[in-house]
Amino acid sequence: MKKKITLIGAGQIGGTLAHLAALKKIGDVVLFDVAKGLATGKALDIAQSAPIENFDIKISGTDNYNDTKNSDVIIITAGVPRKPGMTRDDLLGINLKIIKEVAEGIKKTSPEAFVICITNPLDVIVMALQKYTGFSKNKVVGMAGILDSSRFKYFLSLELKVNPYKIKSFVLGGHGDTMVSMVNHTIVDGKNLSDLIKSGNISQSKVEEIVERTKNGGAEIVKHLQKGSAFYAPASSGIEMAESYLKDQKKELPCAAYLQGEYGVKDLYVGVPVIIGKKGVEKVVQINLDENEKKLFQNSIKAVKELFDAAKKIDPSL
Ligand code: A3D
Repeated sequence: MKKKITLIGAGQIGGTLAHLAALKKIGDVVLFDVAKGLATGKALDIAQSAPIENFDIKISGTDNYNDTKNSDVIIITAGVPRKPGMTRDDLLGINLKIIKEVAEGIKKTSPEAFVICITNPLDVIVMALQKYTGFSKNKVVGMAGILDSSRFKYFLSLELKVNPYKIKSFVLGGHGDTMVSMVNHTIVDGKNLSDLIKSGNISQSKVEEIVERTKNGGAEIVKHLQKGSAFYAPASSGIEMAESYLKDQKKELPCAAYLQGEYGVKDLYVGVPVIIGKKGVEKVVQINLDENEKKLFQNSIKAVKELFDAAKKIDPSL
């Protein structure tokens, strides 16, 4: 039987997720949006490319949670994106309310689903979603680290003139200005980035510049677009997580996962490398951090905690 993938939110990322899911033939797709016409229109448009692209999947649009029943994977992008000058944190109040509504909708209809959250501010929204649904913590996960790492790798590839696919790296911590690019854990076509710095292939200051550009990767795109925020790379990142779950690929991916003591953090969603397979988040991968990385990671944890406290003030039921 084909897998069922529901996309809650049929906006920029939702539509791109649907397109990618169809092209990659990972399952039937239901696009859900409170703006029903948007979901139905995008679904029909993508479906009409089936004879050209050679995919044989069902794709439909709806505003009724009954149509999303028994989904295997749910990817949530429902919310409001950042406008120029707006921080991810400004979005908190608006998107918290939306996510509560989404949680009500999916908890009745797809209690067994693997749920990937993309709505910002990511770490806090995914934590709220888990609390609102009561779903098991290994089945609710946030997308951010894959995107942030991908941006870091892409910027490095431009500088080092290497195929971006040949760079391995990841970004830890919250999805925000405190994210930590793991320079010492970056491998460029088989070589450690730190060795490339020592041998002069790239300067320390250039790497620092790239780390900063990665932190501001989303804002840079918002500034160009003026209307809306990034959606192609965020959608690719969400699909990589869904595929790893559906195909039990057990890929190691940086995602916002619930920590229960790992990295010295308890009861908090934050970006760390995890293994995603058929059981959801199957393992949190612990890597050794040096003193500086530990400090930066702690700083990021503090920012996520503070924002979650702000969320609790808005909704004391959290
Ligand atoms: P957008 O194109 O506005 O799509 C959001 C959609 O959500 C719209 O079509 C709305 O109609 C819909 N929506 C609003 N309320 C509800 C509801 N209650 N139920 C169902 N649908 C609803 O935004 P987008 O696709 O560009 O971005 C979506 C979210 O992803 C935003 O919160 C962004 O900030 C976030 N985002 C996160 C990342 C990360 O790396 C974590 C990257 C890029 C964007």
